[in-house]
Amino acid sequence: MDQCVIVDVHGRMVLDSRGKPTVEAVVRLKGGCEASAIAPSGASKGKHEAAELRDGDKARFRGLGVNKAVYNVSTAIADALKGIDARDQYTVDATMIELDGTATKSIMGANATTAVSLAVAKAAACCAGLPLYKYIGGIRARVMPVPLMNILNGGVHAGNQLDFQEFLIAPIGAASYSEALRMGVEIYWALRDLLRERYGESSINVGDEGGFAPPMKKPEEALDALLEAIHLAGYTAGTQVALGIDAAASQIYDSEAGKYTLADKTLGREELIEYYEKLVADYPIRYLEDPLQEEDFEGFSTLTSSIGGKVLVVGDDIYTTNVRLLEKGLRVGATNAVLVKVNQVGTLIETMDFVRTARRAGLRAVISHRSGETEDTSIADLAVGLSTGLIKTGAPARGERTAKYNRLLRIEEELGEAALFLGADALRPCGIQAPKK
Ligand code: 2PG
Ligand code: MG
Repeated sequence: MDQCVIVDVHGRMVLDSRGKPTVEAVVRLKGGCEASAIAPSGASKGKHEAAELRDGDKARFRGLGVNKAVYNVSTAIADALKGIDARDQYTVDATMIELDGTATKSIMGANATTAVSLAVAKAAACCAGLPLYKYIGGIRARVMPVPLMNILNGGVHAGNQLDFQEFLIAPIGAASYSEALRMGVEIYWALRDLLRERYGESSINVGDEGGFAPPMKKPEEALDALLEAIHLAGYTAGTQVALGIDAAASQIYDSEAGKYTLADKTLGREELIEYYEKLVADYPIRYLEDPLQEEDFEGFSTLTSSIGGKVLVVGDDIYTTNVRLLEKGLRVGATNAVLVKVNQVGTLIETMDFVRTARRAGLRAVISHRSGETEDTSIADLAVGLSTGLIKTGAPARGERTAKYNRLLRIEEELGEAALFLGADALRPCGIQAPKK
C-alpha cells in the first residue's frame, strides 16, 4: 500500500486577490492522486506571524515576488518530502519545520510551507478516497459553520475613515448553513441599497474582503447601518442576526504614546475598554476580535472578564495561531475564543494543535481567511473537518470569498441529512447556557 507516498512536489507563482504573487504547491502521489493548494496573505499582520518569504527584488513586483519560496518548494522541500506517506501529515510538517530550522519559517518561507502542508493533506484525502473535510474530521465532520460575514470594511482593508477593520453579521437564527448564507446575502444587498441612497454611488465600492467601504467615521454609524440593513431585509437583529467587530486594534495603536486613535479621538486602554463595554450594551454584538493591541494580554483579560459571559472575545494578532502565545493567554484568561489562520503558523499540524489547545481550555475557535485570498477553499473543509462551528471569510462578494461559501454549500449538500447547524450555540461562549425559552 504505497499508493499514498509522495513522489513529486512542485511550486509555482500565482496571484492573490490583491494581485500580489503567492505560492501554489502541487503534490503528486505514487497512485496518481494530485492536489494543489495556495497560501493566502494578510495585510493587518500580527507581529509574531510566521514569515512570508518575498524576493525583495524591487525591479519585479515591487519586491513582492515569491520566486525564492517557489524554488524552495520545488527543490529542498520536494527532496525532503519525497518518499513520505502523505497521510502521515505529522512527519510531513515536522520535516518542513526541521528543514527550515527557524522559529518563523523564514528560510523556507511560511508561504511555501503553508501551500505544501495543505496540498499534502488534499492529496492524502484523495488517496484515502475522501473529501478533505471527511479526511480531517472522519465521521464527526458534520457541523456546518455559522458564517461571520464582514459586510462593512474599514481599517487597512479599505480607503475610508473607519478605524475598525471589520463589521460583521452572523445569521445565527438560520436553521441551516445555506439559510444563513441566504440571510447574509439579503442583508448585504439591503445594506447596499441604503448606503447608495444615503452616501451616493461611490459608497458601494467594496474593500479587500468584499464589504462596502462607505465614507463613515464612527463605529456607531457602521453598526447603525448594519442594524438598519438587517431590519430592511426582514430580520430581527439580536435573535436572528448578531453583530461582530474585528477592531484589529494594533493598527490604531500608537506604541510610543500608549494610546489608541478612534474616530479622531485619542483613547487610553481603560477608556477603550469602557467604550467596548458600552458598545456591547448598546448593540447586539456577540463577537469582538482584537479589541486591544496584540501585546496587551492584561487588557484583554480585563475585557474578557467583564463582557466574556455574552460576547466572544477573539484573539487574532495576540496569538497568531501560535500555541506558545495561546498558553500565555490562557494563564491570564485573555480571551474566550481564538482566530485560526494556517499561514500565521505555516503548517496544518501546528494549526490543529492550536485549535485543540484552545478547545481543551474551553475557548471557541474560528477558522479564518486572510484579506489577500485566492480560489483555494481549504479553510471551508477545515471548518467542517474540525467542527469549529464558526468561519470568517468575508462578504458574499468577490470570487475568492464566494469560493469558500460555495464550497460550504457543496459540503452541506453532500452531508445531506447528516449536516448540523448550531446557530446561536456556535457563537455562545463555552460554559454559558442558552437562555430559557
Ligand atoms: C484579520 C484578517 C482577515 P488580514 O485581521 O482577521 O480578516 O485580516 O488577513 O489582513 O490579517
Ligand atoms: Mg483580525
